[in-house]
Amino acid sequence: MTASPTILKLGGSVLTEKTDTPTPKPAAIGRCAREIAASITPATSTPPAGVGGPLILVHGAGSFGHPQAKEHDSPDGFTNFGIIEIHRAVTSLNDLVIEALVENGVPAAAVHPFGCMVAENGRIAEMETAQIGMMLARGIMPVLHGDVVMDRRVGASIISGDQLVTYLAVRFKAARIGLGTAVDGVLADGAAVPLITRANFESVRSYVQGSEGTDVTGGMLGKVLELLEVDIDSYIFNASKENVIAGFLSGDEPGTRITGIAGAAHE
Ligand code: IP8
Repeated sequence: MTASPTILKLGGSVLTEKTDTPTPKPAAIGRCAREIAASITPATSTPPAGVGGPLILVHGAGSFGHPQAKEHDSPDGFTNFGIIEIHRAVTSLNDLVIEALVENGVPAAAVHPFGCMVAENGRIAEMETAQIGMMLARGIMPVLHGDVVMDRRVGASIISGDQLVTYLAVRFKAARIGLGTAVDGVLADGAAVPLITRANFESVRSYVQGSEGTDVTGGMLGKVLELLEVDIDSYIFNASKENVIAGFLSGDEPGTRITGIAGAAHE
């Protein structure tokens, strides 16, 4: 049985420019890949739980999905060509991420949700994940992403990388979750709130912004609500700053820590 994985999500705002057409940030993609590559190099000493073990990488869509999803959204749902355009946009970002990882010596491969998931009203209903377990067991890093997927109720819907992260975290009993964003965490008066639990969520809720601009999947509020659903140690941190990803992967507790139901007891 493979050790509990860490799940790391790189937000679209870290990897892409906030433009109406797909625009990558090649330097940031390369830096993230280097930090990940350096962190998964086998350690000589026995690492603490969740450090140095297998990693499932998920990334957001940024300008490779959100503007396209907004453009094709209509009361009748997405058209077939709308679905294809959204999916092709985000898979082209996925190609760039995988290319950077492979160039840095990481055996990474795509797992596109469109091909292995069914949603129901915008929530994940079914997902084939056996291949992910087998990849982890052999040391191949699965790289997933927010995507458009077929939906039993509404034809097709957008599944955010954040929803995918918590789904996979429960399925694989993840040791830790990290959501790398372009800000220092959940900010209150400019500083990261250190801890959010179910017990204090209402008191910090006013600081937690919902989606804005072309983000179709809920912004910071969406992330916090997803993470509060799972009882797994989770962190929202700034992955645009050098070495924060590397720090998280080596056991640091950057940004805002979020714990779900039982986490309230640790306050
Ligand atoms: O950037 C959104 O995923 P996210 C996926 O993780 C699409 O919210 C295709 C817009």
